[in-house]
Amino acid sequence: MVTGATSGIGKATANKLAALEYHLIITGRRKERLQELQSQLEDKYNCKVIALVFDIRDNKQTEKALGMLEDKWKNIDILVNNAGLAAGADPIQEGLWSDWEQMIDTNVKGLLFLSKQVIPHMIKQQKGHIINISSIAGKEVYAGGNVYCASKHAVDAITKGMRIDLLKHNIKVTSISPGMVETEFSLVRYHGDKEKADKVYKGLTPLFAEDIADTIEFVVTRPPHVNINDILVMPTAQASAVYNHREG
Ligand code: NDP
Ligand code: 8X3
Repeated sequence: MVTGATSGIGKATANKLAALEYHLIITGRRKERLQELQSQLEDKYNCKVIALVFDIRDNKQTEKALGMLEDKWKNIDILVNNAGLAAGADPIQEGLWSDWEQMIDTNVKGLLFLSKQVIPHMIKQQKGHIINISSIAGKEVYAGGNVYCASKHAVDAITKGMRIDLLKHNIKVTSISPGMVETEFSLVRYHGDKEKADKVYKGLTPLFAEDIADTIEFVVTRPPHVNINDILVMPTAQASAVYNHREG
């Protein structure tokens, strides 16, 4: 299962896993995009794909969508908790409550509630792999990052907690923390302001969604006795959340 597969990292990951012949459950709010991806993947690869349309902030929608799955589909082998966003980059004194709620409800509460639905089936199977997409913003805090950074620090803590609690059930838990990846992320963060979004990647080569999908491929293809706990992946032109090298 890959959450947030209508765009960016989630979409690239769905493509990568389909190429590895995993059957897939892809999720997101944008139905048309999900259905298009579903048919593309089924046409191109030897896999069956189920598209679940729901808002991960709404526990009832999440529960209903997962409840509709046939029993065999409920036994999810790999859960990629990817759906997430940054909303705004304002200093804390100017931040919008609606942005903060959206980030906390999606990145933290959404991830938790969805995982809570999937984990009991992994425990029943005594195997599974949860991959949480965190961020450099889960390791460092930068100006204007405040609540987004807090939400990704929470993802880091939840990942560590999951790993400890699920240890006796043979469930792998991995955190992948990317630096700048050129996706719809900045367009969403700046509420659709393309000029501001494009500026984020100006003068440097960022990561692309496929780079993170490649990392996920590496992580899921390790032998059963190996778990990758934590990977931080940065563009070569980015040394930390704040140090970038830009040309021109
Ligand atoms: P995109 O905006 O391209 O993709 C975000 C995905 O999340 C979309 O598929 C979107 O689907 C889904 N999503 C967002 N809100 C909801 C919601 N309420 N319910 C269901 N799905 C939702 O960004 P990225 O691919 O870059 O982001 C993916 C993850 O990677 C996020 O967790 C982000 O924080 C993280 N990340 C991104 C980095 C970057 O620089 N791009 C760096 C580090 C981490 P839809 O809108 O259809 O619902
Ligand atoms: C996205 C990375 O540093 O742009 O998670 O917030 S950053």
